[in-house]
Amino acid sequence: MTQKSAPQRIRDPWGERTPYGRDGEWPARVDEHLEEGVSEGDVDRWVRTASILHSNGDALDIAVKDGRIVGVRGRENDRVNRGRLGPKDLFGWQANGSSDRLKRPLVRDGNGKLVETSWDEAMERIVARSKELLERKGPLAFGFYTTGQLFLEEYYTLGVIGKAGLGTPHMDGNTRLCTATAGQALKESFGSDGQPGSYSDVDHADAILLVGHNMAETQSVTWMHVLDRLAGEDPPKLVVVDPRRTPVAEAAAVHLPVRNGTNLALLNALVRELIANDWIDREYVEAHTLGFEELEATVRECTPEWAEEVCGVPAERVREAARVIGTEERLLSTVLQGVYQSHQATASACAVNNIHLLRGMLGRPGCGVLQFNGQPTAQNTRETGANGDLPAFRNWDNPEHIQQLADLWNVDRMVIPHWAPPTHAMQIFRYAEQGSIELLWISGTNPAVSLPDLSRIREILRKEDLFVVAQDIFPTETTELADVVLPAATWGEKTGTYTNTDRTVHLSEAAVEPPGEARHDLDIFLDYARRMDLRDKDGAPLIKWAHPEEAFEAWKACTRGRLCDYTGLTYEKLRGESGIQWPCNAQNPDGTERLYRDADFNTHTETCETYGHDLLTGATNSEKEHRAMAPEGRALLKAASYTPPHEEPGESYPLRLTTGRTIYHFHTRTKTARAPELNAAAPEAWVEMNRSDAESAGVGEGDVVRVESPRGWFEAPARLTEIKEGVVFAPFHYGYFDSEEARPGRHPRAANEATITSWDPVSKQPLFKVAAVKVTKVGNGG
Ligand SMILES: Nc1nc2c(c(=O)[nH]1)N[C@H]1C(S)=C(S)[C@@H](COP(=O)(O)OP(=O)(O)OC[C@H]3O[C@@H](n4cnc5c(=O)[nH]c(N)nc54)[C@H](O)[C@@H]3O)O[C@H]1N2
Ligand SMILES: Nc1nc2c(c(=O)[nH]1)N[C@H]1C(S)=C(S)[C@@H](COP(=O)(O)OP(=O)(O)OC[C@H]3O[C@@H](n4cnc5c(=O)[nH]c(N)nc54)[C@H](O)[C@@H]3O)O[C@H]1N2
Ligand SMILES: [Mo]
Repeated sequence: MTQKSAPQRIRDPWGERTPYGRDGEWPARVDEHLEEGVSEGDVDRWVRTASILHSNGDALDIAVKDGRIVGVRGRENDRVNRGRLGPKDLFGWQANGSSDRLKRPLVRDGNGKLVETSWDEAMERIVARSKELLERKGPLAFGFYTTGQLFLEEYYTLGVIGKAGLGTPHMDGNTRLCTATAGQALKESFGSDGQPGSYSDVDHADAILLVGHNMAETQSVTWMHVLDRLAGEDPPKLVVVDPRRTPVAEAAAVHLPVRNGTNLALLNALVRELIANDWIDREYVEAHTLGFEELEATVRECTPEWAEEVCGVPAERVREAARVIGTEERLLSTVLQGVYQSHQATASACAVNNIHLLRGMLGRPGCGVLQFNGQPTAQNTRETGANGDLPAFRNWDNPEHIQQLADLWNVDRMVIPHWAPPTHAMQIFRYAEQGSIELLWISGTNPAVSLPDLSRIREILRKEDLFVVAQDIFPTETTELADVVLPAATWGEKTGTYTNTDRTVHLSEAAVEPPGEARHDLDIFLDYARRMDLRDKDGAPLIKWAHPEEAFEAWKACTRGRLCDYTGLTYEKLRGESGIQWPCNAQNPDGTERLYRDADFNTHTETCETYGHDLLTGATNSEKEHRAMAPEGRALLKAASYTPPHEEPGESYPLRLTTGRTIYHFHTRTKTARAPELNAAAPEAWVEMNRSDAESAGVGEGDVVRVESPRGWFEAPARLTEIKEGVVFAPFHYGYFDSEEARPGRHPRAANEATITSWDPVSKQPLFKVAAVKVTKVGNGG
């Protein structure tokens, strides 16, 4: 089936059903959208890539005509999407050709105004500042804040520059805001980052548990996969945990509308029910896990009635959910921001891992856990160590791992920062605030909209003594506050690889030239390394590659023998088969569908990525403690008790704010606001409220409301929905750049004006999903 009527996919985002039954093969359906007036026959060539607007990894080809991108088509033979595309994939590429792309570097002139300049001048300003800082303060004056949207080769290069060149521990990605908890939960339970499951588990599952994951809007192609199972024989039962009645919740057999911030209470109650009803695989637990007794003791008192009290979900509904999760033959679970950005994030994500360990449901068809990613290349930020991890899932606390990197890069071990954990993003901003970091290099992220507590972030970025470099493709709220702006080339204009949520690696090739003088992110980092004259210990240039493919080969060497082994992959191979799952090496030349088939987890003290943490406090375990515990390949059932969120509603701020996404926009909308169909589908911010809360506040549908927390406020029209009583939801997509009227102080509409500076004690992921607010009406609906 081919679907070419793309415009209608705004109203009908998931398109036509292609039903299939359990254990069947998901039928192909090729989605395509070409610019008006262009037909397939007009296309000069099709260039291989994958989606860049979410982590699903949908494979697609870019249509090129006269050196321009004129459309996209899903790739039929790819395991991830079998040809399907979501609305952002179909329309988002138009942003590439937008006339307001950054085309020349910008620097501040004598009056503090951003003016165009040459690459030489811009880079020399950065290098002069860098050299002066190295001399005066050393590497701790440098901070790098990158993204989950560049390519693997770029992150690896940046990582080596930071760790082996400058020697700063202050490097993180916006992945800290995104999937730090996913990585952390995998490390805590299984010893290492790396997704156990596979999208093909959707083909086999009898039950699917979605916790804090609005898959229909955020991974729309995997949702099509689920919808096709729901429409076929032997459909799976869905259990959905979300305070809102999302499209996913509407399709659920059991919807659990929890109060935001209470996930762990609910999950502990579910685990209690599994144990109390003996719906667990005792043999598996005995042979392959540690920690059962403590887990059992922790959840013993967590009855469904207790959970009802805490979460606001009827006890009967909790029992019903536990029965589905506990008795269906094959369970697939997915977890996303409703957990990772909420209270007790890592503990809750681990609780979902626990359910699978208790039921012995890992490494078999239909029995996966997907600690979902969000951004298209977030997995690579984590793998390459551009995010506050060490490359290839190495342990910063293991001197042997540091030595391996020192040998690989030919540098002294002491250059590589490892005296403390790598600095997380929230701490990097704190150091910039306090003045110890004086150069902050931001690439591929827009913190002036996406970080919590925005008035504070603006203040930090504006500081006189902080030199801010912003590397982006458009002018943004962040580039406005930078000292140097570097215009980057993007997806479709550069070549590299990236890895999706289920470990599928795709190659994305350059289709067209970048606009103006915009340069590949890789070339910008390489240029910096060259100008800084970074060297190895024999005096040779530290970075020994000049092109993406060479960088990929260097990365492969770094992964040899690690869980994320890429050594069996080449660009050539990725040009053949579409989509290959790591580990891919001599033993698994075609890649690996599922991890832990033999229940041999990566928890050996010598190889594991972390010695673990206390999930309640975040206290770290030492090597000694880990050795004494001797997991030796067994997974860890990690337990924690529920505690109430730090900011609970009270008299002045009686409601709970949570935030999130719509299907039509990507983050701060730099791309999707420039795609006419997507922008028209959701042009303005809104605030979702329960009807009864709205009634008490005298708010009607469409009335403009102010949402205010102790930190700040924003305004938008109200939408009255079936969201849980006492909970308010706002999308975080809407900044100020495209609207003169919407400016901080005049008409703030960014949800992050009100969110809190606070993070999970283990993953350090900020809490975007829990804050106390009040809502007042400020204008009548139009
Ligand atoms: N259309 C679109 N797709 C995207 C993106 C995008 O911007 N737009 N971004 C991509 C990225 S980077 C990411 S990280 C993913 C995010 O994907 P998701 O996590 O699916 O998206 P969110 O809307 O942030 O949050 C999911 C749900 O969590 C619920 N929630 C809020 N608080 C709580 C809570 O305390 N407990 C529970 N159980 N649920 C809660 C919200 O109501 C929301 O429906 O999406 C990716 N895909
Ligand atoms: N309240 C609230 N806040 C949130 C969230 C939430 O749910 N609620 N979610 C959080 C999450 S999960 C995420 S992932 C973040 C996302 O937050 P951001 O990363 O700030 O969001 P984006 O708009 O994706 O910003 C990416 C920037 O990179 C630029 N860019 C795109 N492609 C390229 C490229 O190839 N090279 C370069 N150099 N630049 C490029 C874009 O123009 C854009 O300015 O927001 C977080 N903030
Ligand atoms: Mo994200």
